[in-house]
Amino acid sequence: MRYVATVFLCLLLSQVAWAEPFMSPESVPSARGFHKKVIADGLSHPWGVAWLPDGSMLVTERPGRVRHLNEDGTTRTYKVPGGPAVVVVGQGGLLDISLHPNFAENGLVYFTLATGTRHSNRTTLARAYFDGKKFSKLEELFRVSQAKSGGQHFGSRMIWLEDRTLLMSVGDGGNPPVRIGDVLSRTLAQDGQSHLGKILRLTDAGMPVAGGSFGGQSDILPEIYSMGHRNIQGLAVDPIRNTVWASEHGALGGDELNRITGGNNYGWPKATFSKEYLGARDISEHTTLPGMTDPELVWLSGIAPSGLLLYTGDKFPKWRGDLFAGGLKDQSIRRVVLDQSGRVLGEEIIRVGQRVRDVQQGPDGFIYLLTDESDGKLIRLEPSEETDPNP
Ligand SMILES: [Ca+2]
Repeated sequence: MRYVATVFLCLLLSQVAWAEPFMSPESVPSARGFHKKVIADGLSHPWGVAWLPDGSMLVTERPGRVRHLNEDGTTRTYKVPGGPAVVVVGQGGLLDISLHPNFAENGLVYFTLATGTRHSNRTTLARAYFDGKKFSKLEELFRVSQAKSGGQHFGSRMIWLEDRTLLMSVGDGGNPPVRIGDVLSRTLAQDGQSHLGKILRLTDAGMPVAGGSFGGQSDILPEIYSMGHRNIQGLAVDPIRNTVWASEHGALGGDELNRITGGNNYGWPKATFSKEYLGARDISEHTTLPGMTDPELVWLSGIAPSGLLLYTGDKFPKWRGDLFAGGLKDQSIRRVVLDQSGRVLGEEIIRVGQRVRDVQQGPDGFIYLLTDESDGKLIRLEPSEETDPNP
């Protein structure tokens, strides 16, 4: 009986240990077997990249332009006419870009952007037609219902689910003392009537999906997919494990990698490892709470995570099924090694030496990254025999 009880206790403890997030160590080994090739430079704070059917690329620049990079090295610059005007303030501006899953037939390109003014602005979803030579008819599809002030925490990555609905991340609106009405903006991440601090699920026309994601809870808006987020700037579809991953900025440290399931609450700001910028005080006394979903990985000292990729290509066979998280502060990409179930096994670092804004897989199976600089670059990772590319 005692043996049975001991086995049961061990099983119980192993279950508890399983639920603990992987804590990223201070020192992470270097990834090997690749080199970096600069494909384009002179990009002004590039934010997102999308590939057209002909292999050329559309890159958003935060100041409000779209660059078209052709395979022959020529580039074209577009302003997208019509629709809501971009407000360029702090982290805000023209942000992510994504082609409609049916782009080959309908020519629709989706954008997230900040609109309004420096003192009153909102994360907004819009789309335009692109005929290969010009954009036309930018139309607003959705905007966050509450305006906020200042230039912090707009989100806003986009990914498409298999059913052709769109997930879009929206930040919590800003650090204290940013307030909306009589509350700190950050607390609205726990308010089911606010779009701030959420992942939203929308139709391709920007409407809520019938039924919502929270089982019809009447106090949670139907367009909310998950809640309790601070500022997600990395979203990735995982076709291997049929799930979604998100990388999320903490304040001072406590950045997170989360496995996203519709209808879940991810805790911010009630449960977090993060600390206040001022005085490095704990933001919450809790790092975990009942009813809230813990992160899979915590970068305790912070990398400022931006674009996120789940690699499925054939150029780096050993990297298939792993996550690649860009870091702004860390000036790197973290390879997050996952097992078949999606549990985090460990990490490696790809040093870039510039703030990394986005990480994507091209249709050619190479890994591409954008650097967040006034002279921003599009860089391609290619396989290499080199033993140590990060001397
Ligand atoms: Ca969390």
